[in-house]
Amino acid sequence: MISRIDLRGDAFPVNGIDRDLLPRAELDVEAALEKVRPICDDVHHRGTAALIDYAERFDGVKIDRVRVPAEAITKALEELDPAVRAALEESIRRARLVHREQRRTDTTVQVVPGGTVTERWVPVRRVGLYVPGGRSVYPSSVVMNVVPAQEAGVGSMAVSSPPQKEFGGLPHPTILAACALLGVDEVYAAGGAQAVAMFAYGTDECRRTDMVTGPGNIWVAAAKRLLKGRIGIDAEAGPTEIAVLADATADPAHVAADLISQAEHDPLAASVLVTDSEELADAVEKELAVQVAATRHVDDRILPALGGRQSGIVLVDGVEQGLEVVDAYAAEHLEIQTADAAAVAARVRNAGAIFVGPYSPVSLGDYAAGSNHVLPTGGCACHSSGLSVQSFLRGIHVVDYTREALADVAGHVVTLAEAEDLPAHGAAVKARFDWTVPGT
Ligand code: HSO
Ligand code: ZN
Repeated sequence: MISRIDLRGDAFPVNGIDRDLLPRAELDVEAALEKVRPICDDVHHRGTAALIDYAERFDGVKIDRVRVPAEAITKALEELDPAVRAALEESIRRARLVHREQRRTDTTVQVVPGGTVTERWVPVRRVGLYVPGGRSVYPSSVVMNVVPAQEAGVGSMAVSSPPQKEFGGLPHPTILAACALLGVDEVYAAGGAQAVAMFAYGTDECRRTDMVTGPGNIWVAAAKRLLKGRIGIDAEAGPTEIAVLADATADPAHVAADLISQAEHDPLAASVLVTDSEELADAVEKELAVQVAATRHVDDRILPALGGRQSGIVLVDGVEQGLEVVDAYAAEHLEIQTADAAAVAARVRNAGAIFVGPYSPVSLGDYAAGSNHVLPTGGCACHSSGLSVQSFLRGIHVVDYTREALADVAGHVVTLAEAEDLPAHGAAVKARFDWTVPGT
């Protein structure tokens, strides 16, 4: 069901691990660009009319407006299962606790007497939050997008999620209810590339936004790549991934359950076990067979995901090498299930989020740890972080120098301007001192 890569002994590359040796899905976003370009152009030019056409073509439902009426949002909350409501409320409460601490305070540095640079943290004014609604519907993703934006102080926020045929062309009611719980009243029924275009260009119903965030399929990723610059993006999310670094102390039933939990997202999802214990690898394989037989989404997602080239069991000589492998892989989610897990986790450099020890499964982080589940995929964790308050803030340098403070450094500015053959730069300083540069 799952392949093995044996990197033990001589097979372990002396010069360190090359990412290409490790399992990973290939996602051709470039090829998708040509398909999404006409869709985005169409939304640009025809606005709501184009979105209504795409709802019919891609979501199979006729709608006459894209903006979700306020009554539909209120009704969804009234009809929400009380247990789901309680779980969402707890998820929101925990996420707020963590994200509130990410807020930044402005700092002012006095560089010289009379010369200061302040870093002022300013939230993005208006953001669009995309919540997928194709194969699965994730109200938890509403929480993970909205909470950091709100804690950052974003003033205006719109959510978009695909129209569902089953619900008369509205987004899934649990998505609407989650919006209501979070106090978001601007919601649109648009999915895929067309939703990203709606946020980037604006329509008669939806004012354009400065930024779009949130996970999505390949069409969403392609539209983000295409429109980036016109609109800010968080990341181009790819298929979800888990890597588990485990030794002989790990419980194979836990490891198998966690690998399956990621595989149930998508046939392209990746589940990777890195271990120095062949016994554990064997036991996990046995557990996989037992547990897969007892769950849903087996043939359409779990089996293709576990059997795909993006998943595998990587055998290493020890935890040291295991750390090299997981750093090279840079997983979206990394579990450490070894003896002294906290110490091992502290040595990891590349991961979207790290889950330490036997009682911190990824599913906890997906819903209710307080951490964010919008995380870098496809190896991007070696240079990027997950969604946070910081994603919605810009640090603006505010430069404030007096005449004396400028005079103090004017000679150096003129010298560097000359060195770069930009005399007008120097002149902009000289003009302030009757063209006699102080200090020269
Ligand atoms: N594991 C997904 C998030 C999610 N899981 C939503 C369940 N619902 C990507 O981090
Ligand atoms: Zn998940």
